[in-house]
This record gives sequence, C-alpha cells and structure tokens, in this order.
Amino acid sequence: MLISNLNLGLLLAAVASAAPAPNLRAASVLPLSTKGHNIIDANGDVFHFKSSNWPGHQEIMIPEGLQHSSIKDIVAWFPKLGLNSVRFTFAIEMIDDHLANSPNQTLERSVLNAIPGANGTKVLDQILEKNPQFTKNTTRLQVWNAVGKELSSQGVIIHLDNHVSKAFWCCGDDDGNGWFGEEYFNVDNWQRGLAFMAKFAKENWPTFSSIGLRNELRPAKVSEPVDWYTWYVHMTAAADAVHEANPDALIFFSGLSYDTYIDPIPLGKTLNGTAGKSTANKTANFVPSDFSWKDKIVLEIHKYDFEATQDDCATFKSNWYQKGFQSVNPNDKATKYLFPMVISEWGFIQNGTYWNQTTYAKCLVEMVKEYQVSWQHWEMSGSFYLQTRPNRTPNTLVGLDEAWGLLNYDWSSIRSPITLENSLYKMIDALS
Ligand SMILES: *[C@@H]1O[C@H](CO)[C@@H](O)[C@H](O)[C@H]1NC(C)=O
Ligand SMILES: *[C@@H]1O[C@H](CO)[C@@H](O)[C@H](O)[C@H]1NC(C)=O
Ligand SMILES: *[C@@H]1O[C@H](CO)[C@@H](O)[C@H](O)[C@H]1NC(C)=O
Ligand SMILES: *[C@@H]1O[C@H](CO)[C@@H](O)[C@H](O)[C@H]1NC(C)=O
Ligand SMILES: *[C@@H]1O[C@H](CO)[C@@H](O)[C@H](O)[C@H]1NC(C)=O
Ligand SMILES: *[C@@H]1O[C@H](CO)[C@@H](O)[C@H](O)[C@H]1NC(C)=O
Ligand SMILES: CC(=O)N[C@H]1CO[C@H](CO)[C@@H](O)[C@@H]1O
Repeated sequence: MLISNLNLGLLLAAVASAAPAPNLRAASVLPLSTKGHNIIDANGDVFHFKSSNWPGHQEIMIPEGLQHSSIKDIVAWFPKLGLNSVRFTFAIEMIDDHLANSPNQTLERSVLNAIPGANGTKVLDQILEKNPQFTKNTTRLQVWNAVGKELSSQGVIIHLDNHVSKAFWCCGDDDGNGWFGEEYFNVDNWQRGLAFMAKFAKENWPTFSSIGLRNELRPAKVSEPVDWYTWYVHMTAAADAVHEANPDALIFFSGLSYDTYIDPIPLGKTLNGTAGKSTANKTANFVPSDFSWKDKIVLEIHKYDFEATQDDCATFKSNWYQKGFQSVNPNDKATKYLFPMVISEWGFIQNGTYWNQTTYAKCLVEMVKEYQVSWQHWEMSGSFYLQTRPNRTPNTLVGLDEAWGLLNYDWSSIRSPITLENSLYKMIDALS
C-alpha cells in the first residue's frame, strides 16, 4: 500500500491524540453477528474480513515462520499490509494430543518428530533463538496462545480455521482428511476439537471473532456417504458444539468439492442422502431459524485459478455467482435464505507476472466490488518448516519455499510488490 503524505499525517495525528490502542479498537467491534447478507459488528456497522491465511496445521502444529522471525514481527505484517484479520489454520491432532496429555506436544518433540536429525535440531534452535520466550518444553498450545495474544495486542481480528484432522498439507483426494469418517477424520474428535478451540480462543484472545468448521470437504472413497445430507448432520452438530462453547463466535460453513460451491444452502434445496448407502432416502433442510446460532452463520467459498482463466469478468462473475453468491443477493428470486459470504481462500504465485497472465486477479477484484464480500488471501507464509504431500516425490521437503506467500523466504520482506499493488491492495480498496 502506498502510504501517501496525507495518510502519514493522519497516522501521526492519530498517534498524537492518543487514539485507543489497536487491541482495544479491534476488540470493541466484537462480537460479530449477521444480519441478512451482512456481517455486522457490535456497533451495528457492516464488517468485512480482509485477511491473509497463516497456516499452523502442518506436521509441527505451530504457526509457520517462527524459525525466521519473532511472533511480534510476523504479526506486524498484517496491519502493515492493510489487513484487519487473520485466517489461522489448525489441526485437530493438536487438540487430541493436548487432551491425551501426550509428551509429543513440546516444541522439542513436535519439531524433532516431524524433522528428525540435524535438520530438525537446527529448526528448533532457530525457533528458540528468534522467540526466546519459549523453551524446548513449551507446548504447542502455549505457542498458539502466545501468537493469539500478540495478534490481539496488535489489533488483528482472529478467525480460526479447522484445516485438517491429521496434521499435514491440505488437501488431496483420499488423503484421509477429506470427508467425515475418512481414515483420519474422526467426527467426534473433530467436534470436540472445534469446541475446545472456540472456548480456548474466547478465554485467551480478546480479538477472536469466528471459526471455520472444516476446510475443503471433498469426496473420499472410504468414508461416510459423500452427500449434502451427511454434511447437514455433522456440520449442524459441530455448530451446536461451537456455539455452546462460545456463543459469540461466528461460524463459517464451507461447501463441497474443495469448498468450490455451496449454492444449495442459500437456495434452500433439500439436502439428500445417497441411494444404496446408509443415507438412502434421508433428507434434511438447512433452515436458519431452526438454530440457536441463526445469527452467526457465514458461508465460505474458495476460488483458485487452476484453469488459467482468460474469461472476461462478466463471464467469470456470472459463472462463479451460481456457486453460492445467491446468498448475498436479496434481489435474486431464487435466493431463499440470505447469509454473508466470505471468499476464505484465493491466491496465486507471487512472481511479478502471474497477476496479469490471466484475468483471475482482476475479476476477483470486480467480484468483491460488486458483492461486497469479505475475503481471506492464501497466504502470508514465505516458507514452511516442512511439507509432506502424499502425491509428490519426494513426499517431504524441509524448509520449502512458498512461492504464493505474501512474504519472502525468510519472512523479512514483501515477495512481490507489483503483485500486491495489482491484487491484494486492490482487494482492500474494493471494500473501502
Ligand atoms: C510420540 O511420537 C513418537 C514418534 O513419532 C511415537 O512413536 C509415539 O507413539 C508418540 N507418543 C504418543 C503418546 O503419541
Ligand atoms: C536436510 O535438509 C536439506 C535441505 O535443507 C536436505 O538436502 C537434506 O537431505 C536434509 N537432511 C535430512 C537428513 O533430511
Ligand atoms: C524440560 O523438561 C525436562 C523434564 O521435565 C526438564 O528436565 C528440563 O530441565 C526442562 N528444560 C527446560 C529448558 O525447561
Ligand atoms: C435433492 O433431491 C431433490 C429431489 O430429487 C432435488 O430437487 C434437489 O435438488 C436435490 N438436492 C440437491 C442439493 O441436489
Ligand atoms: C428408498 O426408497 C425407495 C423408493 O421408495 C425404496 O425402494 C427403497 O427401499 C428405500 N431405501 C431404503 C434404504 O430405505
Ligand atoms: C510466473 O508464474 C507463471 C505460472 O507458473 C509463469 O507462467 C511465469 O512465467 C512466471 N513468471 C516469471 C517471471 O517467472
Ligand atoms: C489479463 C490482464 O489483466 N491483462 C492486462 C495486462 O496488463 C496490460 C497492460 O497494463 C493490460 O492491457 C491487460 O489487459
């Protein structure tokens, strides 16, 4: 963002007049709730998430980047880039370990179990050097707590996202994390973990606002039946658990097929089971007034550019609209229920040219301008501690660069200023 002299002047004036600290300002807009297709803050004003993702769901199960930078410096990037919030991703495995009082939760065991040998020792030493408030015995949850507290003290609104059950890169077909009842996706542990984190965040982080029930649900060969009826049963039960643990939190509902569509919910379609399976002939209807959390429901959708789109923006928008944006259009006769929509993942390679190689970046901005929906960019991270992907050779890479990250490899500066000027900053402007 170009900080003009005028903005700088205002900033200095604000500092001089002892404006409330960012933490108090941010916390004072909470809790959030919904009204029709809007998210509204505690003062009744429309609120938009302008976020980037900060992953913490991979093998080590602590937020990425701590071997390169202090928590304080990483958190400072959010306001510096003009973002008001973070989508903070976690694994259910972390809560399972915590509740089992596992010895593997310490920083030392977390790092060395994930990266055995000298490479792991080096990462551990770097984390402790950059963040000397921790020791080898600090637990994952203590690290999370420190990060959440720093986000709160710098006024960054916190949205938690349950990204996976078993902690590794998300998401692939049949990777065990994709659908209810799949190899790692134990439904009871998932609901317990969501409730735990919603409560933990409420008790510890003044700027905690919301939680996403599950990232990118997707088909699986061995799991409960993959259908909207099953979605309804488990997602509404999870929302009950979250709401009981933290009645203030917004609850984000993702759709099917890697969260690329959720239109049956705003359209009020019957949610069906699957012929020949245990859900055959079963149906449900997602009627918001049925739920005690009716004013906390937010829909989320993801959009990437896998088809390298060259569509003009009118085409891009009308195709995408059909996937769930009926929820934010009171004038659409097909819309049965209004809900706020959040584009909870979008992004692309930050290499200085891709933003203009397809129409994706430009059309996303137009979509946000037209429908005034919140968004959460993928992602802040310049690199990962390690990343294991089932279908890649080698499976595991230590210290992998993240070419899509807003930050560079060692999290010390912006990776591609021209890309930011033509995407992230325009997405911010689209909501001002
Ligand atoms: C701790 O991690 C080690 C190494 O991965 C594993 O063998 C052990 O079973 C784990 N212990 C618990 C209690 O999870
Ligand atoms: C340690 O990491 C480097 C890359 O940073 C890699 O080349 C090497 O194979 C790793 N060693 C082990 C034992 O995994
Ligand atoms: C970590 O815990 C172990 C076992 O309880 C203890 O012996 C050791 O002194 C602790 N180390 C630090 C740095 O706190
Ligand atoms: C469920 O089945 C009914 C009847 O066939 C159909 O009208 C409806 O569109 C189906 N729902 C979804 C979400 O496809
Ligand atoms: C589902 O409904 C069909 C048609 O009414 C019926 O033939 C079938 O037995 C039912 N299946 C189950 C599992 O109830
Ligand atoms: C950026 O990435 C795109 C997609 O991979 C590629 O086509 C393009 O050549 C890259 N640009 C640069 C400068 O490397
Ligand atoms: C796809 C796209 O947005 N292309 C643009 C790339 O930049 C040139 C020059 O600024 C524009 O004319 C293109 O429309």
